Amino acid sequence: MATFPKFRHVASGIALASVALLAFACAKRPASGGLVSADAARAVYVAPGQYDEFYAFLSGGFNGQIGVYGLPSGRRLKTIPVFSQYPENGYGYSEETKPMLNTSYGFIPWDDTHHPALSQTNGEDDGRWLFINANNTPRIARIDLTRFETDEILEIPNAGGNHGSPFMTSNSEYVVSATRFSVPVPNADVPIATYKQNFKGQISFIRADQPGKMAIAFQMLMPGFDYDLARAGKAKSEGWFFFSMYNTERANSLLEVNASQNDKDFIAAVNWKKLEVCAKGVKMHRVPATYVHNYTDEFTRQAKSETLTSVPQFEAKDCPGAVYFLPTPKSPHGADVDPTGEYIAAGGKLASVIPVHSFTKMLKAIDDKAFEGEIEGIPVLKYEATLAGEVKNPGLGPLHTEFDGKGYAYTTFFISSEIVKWKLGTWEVVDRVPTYYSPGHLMIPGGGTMKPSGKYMLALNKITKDRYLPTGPELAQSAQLFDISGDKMKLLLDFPTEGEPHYGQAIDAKKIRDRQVKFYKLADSKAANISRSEKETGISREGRKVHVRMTAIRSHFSPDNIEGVQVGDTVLFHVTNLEQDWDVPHGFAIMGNQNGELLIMPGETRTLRWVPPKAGVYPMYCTDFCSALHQEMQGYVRVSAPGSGVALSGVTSRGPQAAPKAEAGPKQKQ
Ligand code: RUQ
Ligand code: CUA
Repeated sequence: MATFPKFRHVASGIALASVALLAFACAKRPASGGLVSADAARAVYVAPGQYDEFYAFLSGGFNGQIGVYGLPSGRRLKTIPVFSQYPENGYGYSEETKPMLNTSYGFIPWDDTHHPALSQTNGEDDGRWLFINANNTPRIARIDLTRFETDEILEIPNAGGNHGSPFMTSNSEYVVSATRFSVPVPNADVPIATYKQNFKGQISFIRADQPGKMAIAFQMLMPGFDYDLARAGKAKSEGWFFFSMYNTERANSLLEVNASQNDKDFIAAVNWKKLEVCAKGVKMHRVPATYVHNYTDEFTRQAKSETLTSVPQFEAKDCPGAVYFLPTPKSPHGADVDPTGEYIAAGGKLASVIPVHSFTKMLKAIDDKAFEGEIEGIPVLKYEATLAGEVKNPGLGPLHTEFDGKGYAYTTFFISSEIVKWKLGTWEVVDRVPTYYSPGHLMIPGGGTMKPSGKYMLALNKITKDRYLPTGPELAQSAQLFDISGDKMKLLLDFPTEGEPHYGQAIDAKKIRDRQVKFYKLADSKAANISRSEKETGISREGRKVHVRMTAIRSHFSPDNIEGVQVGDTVLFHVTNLEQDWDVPHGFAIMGNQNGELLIMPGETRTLRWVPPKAGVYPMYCTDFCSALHQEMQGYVRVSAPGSGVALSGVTSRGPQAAPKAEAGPKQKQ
């Protein structure tokens, strides 16, 4: 059979992979206790009433959110819901926030986040916004860091697995999106076996400098490889972007083996300033594509979705001189640029060295035409011509590198479970520490920018095993904090994270903490269904829809007795929190509600949709302990049979209540 030799080949590949795994499983680790320095406790202790020095934003991975932690304490401060519904505050459940999760595939309540990226000014994190990718259904979100809320989500068409995203340019001009899975462009019903003819890679540059205006500036079609990670050039290499890729074999099955054949894959060096020029030229086309842009207006607090129908696109080969391939061993994962912009370090998952490319040598190689070939019109440079050096025998399974701004780089090794510190320029390993276990990314605050803060490093580990009290089959993922201020890396702290902390960003807390919105001003609100006072509340019917405009203030709802709702109605509770003070949200929930609840910030109006299934009286209450009389913050909605004569009413009775009038319930009727 024709497939027979291939099968043997497959089997030996699997055997090799298992050896690597075994090596990992058998690695003996010294007891962790001895590795923690004596002053570690003091170094991470943030006394009661004190603030942490850094905000850390860690991706939640498969929970689709972002976890906010303080460093050095590791205390979790908040979850920012992004691509998944979040019952804690009603994100994705309230009518105002549901549109944020609209896509061209419909409403999607979940995704997988990987790479947070802070906005930058002059190559330094500025603390205005945070971006993050949705890996599964390709999207990029913007979070406003005065409110820690997701304001905007843009879907990326012609992508499959938005993994190489949303890395940031030095002045927040663009975030990028590089497709992990090549797909037919435009997507179409074709045999998977036609991968090599029909599947395309794709890199998009997305305008990121204005809230509400994220847009695909241009989309470039690339050979059908798997695009993995990216970093912007900076300083010397400002105007360039570097993208790693694997599967240059263009396999479409059992990639574990079939995409590990080539000795070298590539990093693509992309001159985005040149792309901007090409994007204005004749080779750029607006091609049909359906994708969704969601945006929350600051004053109405209502998210809106618009469907876009075309995208500006061109082929990489149609912008000559803008894209080059740098051969890089072996299925590179991270492609990380040092703070000077000179060095591009690659994490070849199966490589025995860390190869580092030189930007200067790359420019010279381009000038000298030191090409070893070309792929779909993209020149391939010679490996030796761009190579600055190789870190030899650094460890097993290099993935990601960050920099301390003092001339050193730090690389994670997944298989040998360690972080290795090495010197830029001499390529010598100067220190190594074990991690528990199998780190993916690591993160130094500002470690991917021109201005790293070389004080702490956080290892973001994939496997936790024995680090915490066991919790059944599913264990928390884990982050480990190291002091990198001296020659030797020192382990300070383990802390569990929510979801999988693929990558993180951290920033000096001073850049964010004093700019926080504390409440929404009622006077400024343009919410459609606001009640600015109890006098403005009301209840109205519009066919089968009942609108209840109500208010919440310590410690009552107004109205709190609602009658005249019928089975078959859809009730929309538009609840305005009248408080004008920090940290006084009210909650709202009603028995049997098929949605979540609401958590309404001071001055905000939020809407809960409810379809009562049967007649009866339904209690409603505030879900957030807001005052001494929080338990009294409750009310009732009476639901009657369809066509009942009960008049629509909503009241709040002040003072001692009047005796019940004529109309009585079923019991009394008998
Ligand atoms: S990845 S473990 Cu999703 Cu950033 Cu490298
Ligand atoms: Cu309002 Cu509890």
